Amino acid sequence: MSTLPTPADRDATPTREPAVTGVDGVPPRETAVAGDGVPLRETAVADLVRAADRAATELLVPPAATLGHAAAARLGDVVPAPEQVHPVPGADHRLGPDTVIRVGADPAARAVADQLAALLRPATGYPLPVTDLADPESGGGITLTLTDDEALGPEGYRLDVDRDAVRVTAGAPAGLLYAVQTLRQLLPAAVESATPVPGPWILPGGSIVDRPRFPYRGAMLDVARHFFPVADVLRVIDHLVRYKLNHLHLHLTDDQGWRIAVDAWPRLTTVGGMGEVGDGPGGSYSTADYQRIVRYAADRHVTVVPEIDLPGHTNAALVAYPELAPEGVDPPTPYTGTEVGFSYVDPASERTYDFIADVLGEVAAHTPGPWLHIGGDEAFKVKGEAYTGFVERVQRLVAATGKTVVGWHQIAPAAHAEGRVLQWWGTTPDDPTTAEAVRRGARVIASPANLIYLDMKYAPDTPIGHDWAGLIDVRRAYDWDPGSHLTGVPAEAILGVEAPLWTESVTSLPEIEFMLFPRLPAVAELGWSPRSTHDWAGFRERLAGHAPRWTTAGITFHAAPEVPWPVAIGPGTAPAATIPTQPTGQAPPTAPPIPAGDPIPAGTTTRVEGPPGADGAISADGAITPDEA
Ligand code: TNX
Repeated sequence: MSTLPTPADRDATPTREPAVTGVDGVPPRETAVAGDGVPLRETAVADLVRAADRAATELLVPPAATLGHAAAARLGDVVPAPEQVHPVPGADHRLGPDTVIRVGADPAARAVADQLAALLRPATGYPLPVTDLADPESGGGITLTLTDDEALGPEGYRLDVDRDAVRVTAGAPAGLLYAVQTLRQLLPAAVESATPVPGPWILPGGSIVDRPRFPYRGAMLDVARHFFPVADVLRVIDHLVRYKLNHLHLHLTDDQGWRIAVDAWPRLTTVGGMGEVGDGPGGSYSTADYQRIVRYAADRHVTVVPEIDLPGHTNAALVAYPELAPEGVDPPTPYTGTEVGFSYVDPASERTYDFIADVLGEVAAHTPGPWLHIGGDEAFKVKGEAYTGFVERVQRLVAATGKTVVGWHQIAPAAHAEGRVLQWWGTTPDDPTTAEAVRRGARVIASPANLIYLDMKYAPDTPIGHDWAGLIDVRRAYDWDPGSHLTGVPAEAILGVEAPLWTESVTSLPEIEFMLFPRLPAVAELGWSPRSTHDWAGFRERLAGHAPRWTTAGITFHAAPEVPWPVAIGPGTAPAATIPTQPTGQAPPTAPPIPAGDPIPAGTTTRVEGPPGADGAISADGAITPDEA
């Protein structure tokens, strides 16, 4: 029996941090780090290495390729699917205690090499020193090289695996990082372990040439309806990186709370940051918190897109500064419900634009990425010319900060602004107003609510989430084409795809993960993989293999019934599992365990062991019931 972690536990307990990378960057070179974050002395490392290698060598008889969990993965077993995969039988590469990681002098490339070492050290127990490419002492191993080859683009990479070496090349450091994510998936799931486990650590031989279909691949986290501490946001960034997503949109302000400090308007957070949906305390990010998030993201080639939702969704700001409310409306009071569309800043008042200029100026100053998102949705009380005039003025304020404006597609009728991007969240692809804005020069981020809104329930009995845009199971999230979805909008106008997670009913990190996994990898494949690779049957098989990875990394997920999850997996890895949270509902009766390797039959429930605090019961429809505290 175990209990769910409380938010305070999460902040205090290192085991809830990302198991693999650790939250605050990578450990120093030449220093192995144990699962509890304590650096190991060199002698301890050497002992571990010897023990791990002895165990691996024993396991290598019979040959690894026939050894079940020890066999190399297939080279194409990657999510999102790579552009080109060329397996070479017999060219598998085995990592060992002597493996070195070699990289050139570019600091960003070196940072990726350090990240690779930090990913592999905990589970392998190998020292994996990061050394200079030119170092004649260290042949073989894993090399990371930046090339002038422009064909790979800013995010593409080439990976060549043979018996003697693993070679990664890319035109830019982001490509090296994506190659590292591919490498990670090609190793056994046990590589996600935070403590040393026996290998062997074998990479399948051959080559992969890979680059993304769309430049913008993202997810949104609503930190306004419920507030989430910095550590949770960093962990979400880790999840994005795993699947080669490169944008995190933070919905920072809404009726229930204002979550980002603005020096010129301090009551936005001291007053407007208190509270959230329900009776929780809320919270907000200080400038230092926000900088920590954007830096952590940038170190992983993720761009943060901050959203200040205007002119509606502004009740929290109005509670802090009632003078921004239009005259004649009721005095604003704190709001902890889930209705939308009732609040607005006064579009006719100059003070409103002074306020917005200050806010956007400060947020822009702390944001390294090129985007500022101004919301624009559901401003039901600001209509017609008052609305378009407001948006046009705010678009100019964004331009004055040097950033490019993004808004929900409701801003489409406003005049075009250089580079502007509409985030389309409609449910019917025929949207002439958006198509017209595209003809005037807008680009589009595709976020169709009925296909990839991560706050929608998977199934009628999903314990949290909405259903106003329908139920979204994994297949539905996967089986559509962002390039051709919108009528009258050509593929060239699609900047990419983003899956928003609204959090009216999402209250904790495990619940965030439950809604993200496994739909986030589906969205990632839509954003990254060429259309020619799109194939539900193949995707569900590849996805199924990720359950042991998530379990080992302590990631909560929904065991969607349309995916053939392994129920029991090989020795040395944790069982496929599950969500540690279910805010409501009765525990269904548990059935006897399912034989190893079989999918969960419809209508049954089986025991699962999850990450700490996550043991429970899971049924074929994916409903998961935690053990009682
Ligand atoms: C619509 S989508 C909203 C949000 C809600 C969401 C719930 C959009 C731009 N606005 O305010 O949280 O639905 O699914």
